[in-house]
Order: sequence, then structure tokens, then C-alpha cells
Amino acid sequence: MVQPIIAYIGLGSNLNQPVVQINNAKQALKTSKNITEIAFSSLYRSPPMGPENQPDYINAVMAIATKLSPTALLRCLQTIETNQGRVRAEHWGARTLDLDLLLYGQEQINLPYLIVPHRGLSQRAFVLYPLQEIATDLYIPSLGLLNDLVASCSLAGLQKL
Ligand code: ROI
Repeated sequence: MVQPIIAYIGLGSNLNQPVVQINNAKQALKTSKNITEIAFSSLYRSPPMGPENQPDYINAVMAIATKLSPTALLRCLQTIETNQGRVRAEHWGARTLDLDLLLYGQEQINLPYLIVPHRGLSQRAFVLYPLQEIATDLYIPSLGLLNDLVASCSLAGLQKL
């Protein structure tokens, strides 16, 4: 029997009622076969990283237990994004729903379509702060202790809702 892995998913939305999008995605993840919710952070509002001519984002992080492989989990996330009307358009542009596989246990994954820990994690207040809320004392492979990453990452306008 495969043991379940604890994985962390970053959720983001800045189009079509972002709070509703995040809550719908939470529901979809919770009810997905082979995914068990462990924790869900507060919702946060954050100014866009990247192009500034787009609305603020709503962000959150979810901890799950799963026996899905990283690739199967990624496919599941992409299906939920598509079901909620995500269209892959402008790079770093506005989106109805972004589901990022941030961490998959303590694994480091380097596939052409999937890099874990998620690239940019250490510079993203909208990921680090919600993650810290639900995962104290987490060690992030190749990056170090979450608490140290948070300490050196400014809030960048992040607000807890
Ligand atoms: N900026 C914020 N604040 N939140 C996001 O979730 C987010 N996602 C992205 C980019 C475009 C990098 N900027 C973001 O993909």
C-alpha cells in the first residue's frame, strides 16, 4: 500500500468573483476522489505580482493528504482550473483560478511540466504567509525552514481577509 503524502496547494484568483472562485475550488478539491483536506488557510488579498494592470488577487493555501502521484495530482488541479473557466492566455496575466502544486511531501520534482517545490515560492508573500498559517515548522526542500523564508519576505501589501 502506498502511504498518503502531505501536499500543499496554492490557490489564486483575480477574475469573476475571486472569493467565490477560491471557495468553489476548495469544495472541488475536498470532494475530489483520492484527496483529503487537512487544513485550509484564511483568504488573503494581495496586489498583483507581475503586470500591475490587473485586479488584486485572492490567495489561500490548502494542505491535503493524497495517494495520487505528483503528475496525477497536477492533472486533477488542471481539470479543476479548466472547469472553473480558466483560459491559458497572457503569461502572468489575470486569471479566474490558479492552482499550484507548491509542495509534495519532501520531494523535489524536476519535470518539464512540473517543478516542486514551486518556483518563486520563497519570494511570494501570498504563498509563504498562508502556508505558515497552516504549517508551522515546515522544512522546504532546497529552500530551508518556512519560518526563515517568511522572516525575510516582506508582506508586499498582503492582507488577511
Ligand atoms: N500575484 C498575486 N498577488 N497572487 C497570485 O496568485 C499571482 N499569481 C500569478 C502572478 C501573475 C505571478 N501574480 C500573482 O501567477
